[in-house]
Amino acid sequence: VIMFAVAVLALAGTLTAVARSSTPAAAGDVVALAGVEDDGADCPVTLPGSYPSTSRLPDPFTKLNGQRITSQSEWRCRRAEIRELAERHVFGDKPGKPASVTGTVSGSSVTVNVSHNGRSASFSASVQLPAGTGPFPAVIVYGGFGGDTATIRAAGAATISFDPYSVGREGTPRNNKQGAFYTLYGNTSPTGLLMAWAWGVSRIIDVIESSGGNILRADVGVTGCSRFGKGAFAAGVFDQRVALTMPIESGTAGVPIYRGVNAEGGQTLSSAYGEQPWFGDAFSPYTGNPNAAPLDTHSLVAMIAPRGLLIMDNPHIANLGPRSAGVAALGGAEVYKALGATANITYHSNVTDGNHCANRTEWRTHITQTVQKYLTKTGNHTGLITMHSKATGNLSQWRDWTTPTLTTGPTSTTTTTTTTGDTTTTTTTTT
Ligand code: MCU
Repeated sequence: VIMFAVAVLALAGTLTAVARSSTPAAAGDVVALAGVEDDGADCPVTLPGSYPSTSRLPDPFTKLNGQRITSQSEWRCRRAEIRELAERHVFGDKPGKPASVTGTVSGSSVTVNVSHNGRSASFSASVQLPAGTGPFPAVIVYGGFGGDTATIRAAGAATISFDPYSVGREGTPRNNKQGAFYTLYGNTSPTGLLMAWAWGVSRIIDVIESSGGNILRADVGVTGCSRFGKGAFAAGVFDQRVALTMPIESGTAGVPIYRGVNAEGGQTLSSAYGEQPWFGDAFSPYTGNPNAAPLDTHSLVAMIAPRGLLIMDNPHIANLGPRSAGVAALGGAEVYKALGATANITYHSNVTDGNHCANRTEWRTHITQTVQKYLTKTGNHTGLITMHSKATGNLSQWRDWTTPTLTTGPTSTTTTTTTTGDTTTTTTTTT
């Protein structure tokens, strides 16, 4: 069941309730972006009090009520369940757009001013324009390293150098987190740095969207390497306006499945949890017991579907958990497949240079083509999963579910109207 339009009418006095309306992609138009940060915000999600422990990857197609989805249109609200699990148990909450987001976009910088509940903060990021005439799409590049920014610009997109630490600093204890996010939401917020950074990316997109589109347009990608690969991955997972997500060598707390990294010899979950407050505080019970986690990262990959995803990985460093990253990609790719969007996911670890965050020639064509497919919209790319023989993930060892053939398109529509006080809510439901 998918609710695709919610209209709230105030009969008297002021509008007392507002729900986001969203329009599903037309049948077959699976590349279309939701156009909003979270198109499942109206989906009803009730989390159970406990979850079964399992050494396999939880089935992304089975809803919290135990039923499997059967249509593509049901994915939107199933995705909302996964999002809630991910916020509650892994990353911490990502608050919606603050009451006020203002800022400017120029050819050299984006400034962001946010305020909410009487607290204000600002941050900015520098812009590097490509050759040619704008407005340009843009790739938000986390941090000062990783990501082949020259290739991105040569492909026709601007790059925005985002300093994640301005939004969520490293090196702070969990009970005294710092940066613009924590200025607004409190230094004891249980939300981890990866989500705080993702929130920062969303606010940059807000400013680009409202800037009038003369210099940059809101066709946005994200990238970063290593800890910033973890960050770029989370940014794409939690904002459906991100058209292209390009995590590089993200390691634990990024793409690799939680159930696999410890055993593979990657950075352990407890090491990553303790190194920096990247994970949310709520992940603590799972670091030594990932089988108890109600979701795994294949479902985060799936949350990006059907949008463009280019996962770049390094098979030569065991600490990065490359086999577990490959399994996450394969598992998430099953959701891309069920949505008819297999061409939009790429996992590539077939590289020779073993240096962490090296600038690799093997990835250049994929970066160019994905930027041109999803951002400049001038080219094409066909996704592929290609893993180095040193670190080949095997999905069949990790799943006990099959991939359904989902029906396309809605079959029936019902409209219900309820009145509470002075507010009438009309809900159109499509099954
Ligand atoms: C792979 O990302 C991290 C890793 O999780 C950390 O343990 C290590 O200290 O730093 C890596 C990184 O960000 O390298 C640049």
